[in-house]
Amino acid sequence: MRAVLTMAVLLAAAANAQARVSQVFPTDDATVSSAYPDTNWWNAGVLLAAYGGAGADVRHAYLKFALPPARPGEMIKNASLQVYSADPGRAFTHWVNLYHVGSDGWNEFALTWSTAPAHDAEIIASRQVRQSHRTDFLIPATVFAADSDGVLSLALGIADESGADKQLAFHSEESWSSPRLTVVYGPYAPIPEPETWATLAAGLGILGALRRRPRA
Ligand SMILES: [Ca+2]
Ligand SMILES: [Ca+2]
Repeated sequence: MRAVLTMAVLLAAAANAQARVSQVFPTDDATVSSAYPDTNWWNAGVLLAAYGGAGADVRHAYLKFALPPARPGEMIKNASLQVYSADPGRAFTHWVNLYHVGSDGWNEFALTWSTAPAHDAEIIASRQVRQSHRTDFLIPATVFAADSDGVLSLALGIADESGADKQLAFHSEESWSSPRLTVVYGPYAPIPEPETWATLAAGLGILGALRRRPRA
């Protein structure tokens, strides 16, 4: 019981504590294309997430960020990737998926479809992107708990890579409206395992029952 109370107090304290925010720009970004597997576009002004055309070309945008280290007692609570879509002449929207990339062993000067590390299968976030708008993809703490080497590689792709042609263009780091990552730091608190949450929920249930019990 005391452990449950302590945890509830700690969680409340963590939620109220001051967060610190840091904004970073990509160290590397480039598009890869299945139809042009050996072509590199490191300095293109746009990043593409696309599907279609002759040969059912798949294009993914890769981005890499060097994360400012957490201060003692801190951890990354979450982050959001902001991208700014280009191509104002194309008035359409598409769903775009954000993926984590496990390997950071790539750089924009050499990145091609053939050399690109695979992205994870799990989707971090999926957002409907409109042309000429900013889109924010939220990246939860679990991503940073699993990838704690201080470098974050990400990939963006069209959610539905089938059927009709789809393309979205985003400003790249070489453009005037670079993608950016807003990283939120807060007091260190381990991410509870599911069974811990179950214990906490049961404990809060007991507290609620005690509170409702009429006084003698
Ligand atoms: Ca680039
Ligand atoms: Ca990494």
